[in-house]
Amino acid sequence: MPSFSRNRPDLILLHAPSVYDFRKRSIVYGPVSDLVPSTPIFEMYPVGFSSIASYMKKHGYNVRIINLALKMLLNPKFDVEKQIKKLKPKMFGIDLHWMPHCHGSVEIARLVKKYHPDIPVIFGGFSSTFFHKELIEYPEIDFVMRGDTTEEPIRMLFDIMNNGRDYSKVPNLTWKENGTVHENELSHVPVNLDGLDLGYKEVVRSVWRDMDFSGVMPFHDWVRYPIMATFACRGCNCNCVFCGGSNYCFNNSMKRKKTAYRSPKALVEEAKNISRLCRGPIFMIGDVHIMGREYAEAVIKGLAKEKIKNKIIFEFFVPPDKDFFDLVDDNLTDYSYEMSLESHDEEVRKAVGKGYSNTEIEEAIKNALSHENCERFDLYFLVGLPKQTYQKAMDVVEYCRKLYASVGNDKRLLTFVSPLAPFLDPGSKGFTNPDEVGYRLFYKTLEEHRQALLKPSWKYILNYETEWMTRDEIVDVTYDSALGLNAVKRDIGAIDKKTADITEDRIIKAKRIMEQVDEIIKEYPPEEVDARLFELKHEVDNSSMSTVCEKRELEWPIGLKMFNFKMLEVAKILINRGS
Ligand code: B12
Ligand code: SF4
Repeated sequence: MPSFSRNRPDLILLHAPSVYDFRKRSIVYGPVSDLVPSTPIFEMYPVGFSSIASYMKKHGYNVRIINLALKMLLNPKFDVEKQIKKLKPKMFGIDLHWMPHCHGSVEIARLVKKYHPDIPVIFGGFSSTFFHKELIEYPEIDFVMRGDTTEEPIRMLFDIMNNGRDYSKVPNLTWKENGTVHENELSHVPVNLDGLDLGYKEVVRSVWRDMDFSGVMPFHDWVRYPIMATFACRGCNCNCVFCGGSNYCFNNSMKRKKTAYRSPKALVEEAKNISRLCRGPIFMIGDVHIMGREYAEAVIKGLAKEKIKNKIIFEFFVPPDKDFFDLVDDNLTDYSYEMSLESHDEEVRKAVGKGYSNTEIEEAIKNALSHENCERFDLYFLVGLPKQTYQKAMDVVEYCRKLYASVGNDKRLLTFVSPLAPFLDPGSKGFTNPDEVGYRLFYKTLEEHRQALLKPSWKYILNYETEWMTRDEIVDVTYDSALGLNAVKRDIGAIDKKTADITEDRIIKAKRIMEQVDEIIKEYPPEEVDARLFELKHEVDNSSMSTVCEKRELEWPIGLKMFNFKMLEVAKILINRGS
């Protein structure tokens, strides 16, 4: 029977920093997280944590989320071992969802087992699914839950733990018994997602229950900029060759044959729930327009009907036509768009797996910006793609200058460039069939990636290079194209001069620190490199934050009153006293 113990949670979900002991190391992580809210420690936990917590709660199980990565970042004295030692759930869950966590997640599992040898440890997430065979061999890991949708199998695992312990009955589970590994079929891949939600209400409730705000806070700085997410689908219809969330990868690794969409009703309901908790922007994960007019109309009209005041951010995988932009503008007043083109070069984009033309994109941008209410259109470009030479990667700068000119230098258009880093996603076509698409892999196994994360700079951490660019070139062109794009945005006034000058200065310093790291590696024997690098820790840490652009450039403008006042005050008190 489920336990309802207030003090003994059934499951504690721990989120590890990418590199466990980042506070004691000096590593130039590089601009790997410049375009996401996290720092290079990747302190954001998967939204699936909330979904698991909410689902389990509905079935009578208590789940607590503890963002160890964030606690370590917020408080340099935070003692991870002490925290782990005093926890006593029936099971610990650790995400190895994003591959950059492969070092930290396994180290946290080691600490858990050191203090709680009898409490089982379960891993889950996309990278865990891909590397489940290797993960289960670590003595610290008892279970790996595979798949993109694990709420129900986790519930089944808990029921079975309380009743007979026949683990062979739990779908998606990799487990071991007396040294023998068992791999149950990955058969729980639901197409109907109704009944699953992100359960933010449950997460907020847990703040009061556990008196721990930083434990559930999604990322550093979230209180100032409380962006929330809701998801339209699990899976993706597109096939970008570098992506571990592509149709190809879902098909092979997660056994998902068909993208599962939530009903528009569920999506709107979730946005409504978010708006009751806070007024931060809501990022709609998954392209709602790809599902066709009827679906998009139901979502957008639904949001309007509920009078949701939060800003809504829509992402596109393919450029929508004029009708879509009209539909949004007819119904919503506070919205923004974002789209990743990967490259401005059609040949490169085609090699990535995206077939649309520049004309289609340029049309879409014009249509979007023709509406005054459209607050922004963010456009992303990547470095490290098939068929992308150094020159092609640099040419994005002039492309963007022309693009700005074509929309009358409209400052609502914001362009960003970043590297495909630190890793080409495991399970992507580029990872499983590198030769076919022109990638060369340096690391393949989980353990190789874990060791790579401890290398002195992101150049050595990168798990790939391409037929068209070496790792050195990928690093150089990342900084050089970012410098160029920064100058374009300064020239046309998309960012103010002061911000642009600061960014320029930071990119130049980051380039210099990369050279210094290489000099140290050349000059000193390997056993001395870490100590030499540590002398530069301050500069090294600064060189990986807001390098290719100022992080706040990414933020959609927000109003002052994001939370209800009481909630904000309590949050501040809990954070200040280190909770
Ligand atoms: C939304 C999204 C984001 C959001 C994050 C929202 C969030 N907090 O989760 C943003 C934009 C911030 C983001 C950032 C990044 N992302 Co991202 N992201 C996605 C995307 C588009 C959808 C994922 C999603 O929402 N799923 C739905 C939610 C509800 O489920 P879920 O969180 O996956 O959790 C379920 C399962 O994964 C599993 N699970 C997860 N954790 C655990 C733990 C345990 C113990 C168990 C049992 C189960 C379990 O069960 C959950 C419930 O069913 C996917 C692509 C795709 N098509 O799926 C990429 C994807 C996951 N991201 C990816 C990457 C690489 C990143 C970055 C590392 C990129 C970068 N360098 O900055 C960062 C990391 C951010 C960080 N940690 O700080 C890769 C991961 C490949 C890999 N194997 O490493 C993907 C596959 C594709 C891609 N390239 O974008 N991302
Ligand atoms: S990068 Fe491409 S394949 Fe991956 S989630 Fe985005 S659109 Fe889908």
